[in-house]
Amino acid sequence: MAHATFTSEGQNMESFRLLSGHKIPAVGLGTWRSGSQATHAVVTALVEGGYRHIDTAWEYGDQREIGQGIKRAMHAGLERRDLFVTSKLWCTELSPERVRPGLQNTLKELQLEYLDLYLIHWPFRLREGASKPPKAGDVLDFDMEGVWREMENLVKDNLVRTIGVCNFTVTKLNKLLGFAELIPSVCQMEMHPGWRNDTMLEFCKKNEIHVTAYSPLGSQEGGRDLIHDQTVDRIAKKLNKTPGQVLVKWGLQRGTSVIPKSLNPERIKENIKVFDWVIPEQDFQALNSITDQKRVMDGEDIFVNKTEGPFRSVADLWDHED
Ligand code: NDP
Ligand code: 1BO
Repeated sequence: MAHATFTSEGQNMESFRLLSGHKIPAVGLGTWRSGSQATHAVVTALVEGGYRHIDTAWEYGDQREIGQGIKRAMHAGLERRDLFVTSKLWCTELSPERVRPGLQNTLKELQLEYLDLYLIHWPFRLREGASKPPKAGDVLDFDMEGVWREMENLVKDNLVRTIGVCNFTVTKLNKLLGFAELIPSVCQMEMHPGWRNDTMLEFCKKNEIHVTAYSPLGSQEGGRDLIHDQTVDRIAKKLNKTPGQVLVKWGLQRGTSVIPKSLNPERIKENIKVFDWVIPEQDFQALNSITDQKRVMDGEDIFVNKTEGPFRSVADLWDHED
């Protein structure tokens, strides 16, 4: 359920209430592949765009730049308590003894005392220095229960407000729910009209796990060009909105928070102007009917070794659920 929480530049900013009791702003800034331009993007988003949610990860290599952006936004008058900062535990840190040091390194890079949301980035453990694609021995056993206990301890120690996962399947979430003392409040998954992933969305809703939709515009180089999709373009023209806005709004109307990435100041500001209009039902259903459903982020190049395993195919990674 979305709630209007505060106003920025005359527009309502909605948020979703999480199982943890905290609220996640409905639109956040994605920062993957933002590199040295991340600082400027974060300042534009927070100070000019009215964003309050920034999504990053250790693996993106941009946490220092993001920390600088947050600092500048706070000098401009924003308070830490008004911001929602998400980061993710990378696959090389996916063993119980590496969870806390992983978080501490992230906090240090971001120059923050706590995170609002910490996510397991992928449910596969990698050896330090693993190749792409992985060689034999690069993908290691993942002690999900041990790692989750340590994630829970980060909440108990007030280093993290809310914990969650990314790139899970129903099978893996069921396993986690079997031993979790703190239920994951958020599951971050690829979702856009070219990969609706209704199965995961329904499973999460049934279990009151909030979904954040990543790659909402179809992602970047090598992704799916939804911006120029005929249906998206037709609806955008009809509603007098941009294709980017239609794609973000589609995610919100499905009950997910959405984290579009942009380095372009105009597009950053455009992507969050989505709170005072709706996609009519007929157009929403047309977006729900786009064919050729396919993941962009299938994980193949990072985790699949076709001859040595343990994951010999993309279907193995996703527990043969697609
Ligand atoms: P997005 O779907 O957000 O698309 C980003 C691309 O769209 C960029 O090339 C951007 O270019 C362009 N763009 C942005 N706004 C517009 C617009 N209004 N009109 C036209 N083009 C636009 O891709 P991402 O894959 O980056 O996903 C978003 C975020 O989700 C990531 O940055 C990351 O934070 C998170 N993520 C999480 C993953 C996980 O495993 N948990 C996996 C992948 C992503 P430009 O910058 O030039 O505007
Ligand atoms: C490998 C990282 C993908 C973006 O989250």
